[in-house]
Amino acid sequence: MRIGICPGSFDPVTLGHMDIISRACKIFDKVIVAVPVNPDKRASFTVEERMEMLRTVTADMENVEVDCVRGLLADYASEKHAAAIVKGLRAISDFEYEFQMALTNKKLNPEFETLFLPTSIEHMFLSSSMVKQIAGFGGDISHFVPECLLEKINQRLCRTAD
Ligand code: COD
Repeated sequence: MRIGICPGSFDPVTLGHMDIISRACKIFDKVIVAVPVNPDKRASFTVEERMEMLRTVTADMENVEVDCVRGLLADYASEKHAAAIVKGLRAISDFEYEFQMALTNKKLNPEFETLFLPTSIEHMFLSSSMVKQIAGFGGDISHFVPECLLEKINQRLCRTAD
């Protein structure tokens, strides 16, 4: 069985993430969507909340599993016998960071492969931080996040919600 891992903060999950996950599902027999437990990084949603949201939006994707990662991604990938991790690339700026990460991970675990998928053109400028900014000012994020999560995300992020 060929296993692919889609790691990400998913804080919150966007349609850009969903696009990468669903395309990875066509390449691998099983896709693990993995959320890192990183106590140093301040997030708007807890790891459990992000995993719950990911489970909701991938419920009809039969070969997707949602998990969390403690420690290095390279170690997690070998523990799961993954063929590759899958990363989405939006722009040159993503490439520089991701390329560095891919080479470092390869050094840590020579079996580790990183597969880059280019973003779909409609999601080119979409990021979780952009969603947070727009929602924070009460803007419309319905074009950027899965519809079933719209209310939950707005409730948490919209500073004018109450
Ligand atoms: N279109 C396409 N791809 C997208 C889009 C979009 N609109 N938005 C996001 N993505 C991709 C990102 O490029 C990324 O590949 C993935 O989706 C997740 O994105 P985010 O923003 O949720 O997550 P990040 O960028 O904060 O990454 C979190 C990771 C855990 C993936 C990252 O920190 C990582 O790889 N950590 C490894 C830790 C480690 O082991 N370090 C040691 C070796 S370097």
